Amino acid sequence: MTLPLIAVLNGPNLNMLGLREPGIYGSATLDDIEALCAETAEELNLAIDFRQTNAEAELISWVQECRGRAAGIVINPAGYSHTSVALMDALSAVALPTVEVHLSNIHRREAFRHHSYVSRVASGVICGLGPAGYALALRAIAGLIAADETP
Ligand code: CA2
Repeated sequence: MTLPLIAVLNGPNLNMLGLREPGIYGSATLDDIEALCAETAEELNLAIDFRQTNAEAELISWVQECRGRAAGIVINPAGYSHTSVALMDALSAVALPTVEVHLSNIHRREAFRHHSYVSRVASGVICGLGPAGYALALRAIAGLIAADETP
């Protein structure tokens, strides 16, 4: 049986995790987060496609490619959360269960991080829980798929 595929998409600078600014983002690397997602997905009987890009156009293309291929999206859009109407439009167009994740609590940080265009089209948002937020997002997506609900 083919497992439902969840795209786990990561935006700009997340490749720097664990290498700089551990005070804000912790010491885990993106590879550590991928391993956590793989472990969680196995438990939930999901397949994942885990990716990171620094380019807005590539992130948008990956979202578009989810149409007809993925059952859901977990996305940390990083800086594009706060700037990208185009990414919001792409997520709206694919209309899949989508959970937005941020490692840090963006509401405790600078005012420009308090607004996310992506949140407007996400099924749900998790922030401030570090890498565990990705595992929680996968659990939430599994629940949404099982209930066949896309709020
Ligand atoms: O908290 C999050 O997950 C963010 O999405 C991370 C973004 C930031 O722009 C968002 O406001 C919140 C930053 C990506 C990671 O940037 C790094 C920069 C230096 C060292 C390590 C990571």
